[in-house]
Amino acid sequence: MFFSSRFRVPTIAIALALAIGCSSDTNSPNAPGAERPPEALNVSRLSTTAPPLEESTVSFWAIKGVSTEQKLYFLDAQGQRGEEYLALKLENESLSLRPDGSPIAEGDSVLITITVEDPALLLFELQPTGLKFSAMAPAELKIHYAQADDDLNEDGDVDAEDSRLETILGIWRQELPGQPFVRLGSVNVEEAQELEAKLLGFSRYAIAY
Ligand SMILES: [Ca+2]
Ligand SMILES: [Ca+2]
Repeated sequence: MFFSSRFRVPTIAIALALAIGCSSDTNSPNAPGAERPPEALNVSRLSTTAPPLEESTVSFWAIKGVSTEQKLYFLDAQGQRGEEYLALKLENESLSLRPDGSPIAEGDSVLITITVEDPALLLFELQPTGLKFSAMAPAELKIHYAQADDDLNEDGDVDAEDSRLETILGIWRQELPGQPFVRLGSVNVEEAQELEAKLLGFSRYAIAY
């Protein structure tokens, strides 16, 4: 059986993990660093009752030496700016290397674009692809999934299995189209239904399991 072999973990490994109080098994398919081909990644979908997006794309000039934060929002019932959907925050010194590998000098600016490619999916394209951030001052990405479909496994009902899947939702990064997605170390603030991760570069990020 595919699943039994995939998920079989030696008893000794479990015992060790428990002994050292380790809650994240690095061999887990949802541990930070795990890779998944795009077709095998379960990208969260917005609920069919989610409000429309205010904008599906936003562009801004980021300047090295100046911190900045840009957001995407839903509309509220009156058609005005409503709930926050995504926030990208850059520290003063986050900008590090251009896509061609050249360093970004103090005062230099870079045009950054955040795009929702498919309004049904929690999948975001952040351009320019290949832009790199400083490991000392990574960019921060926050995505709210309160408007995601609660039927995470798409089996037609919302039950305990979906609640379990919510606990393993994370932010996954795809550096280039067609490449596998890689799970980032992310923090899930379940009460606020938001996920946060530090970014070292662009381009595509999804909420998924
Ligand atoms: Ca379900
Ligand atoms: Ca079910």
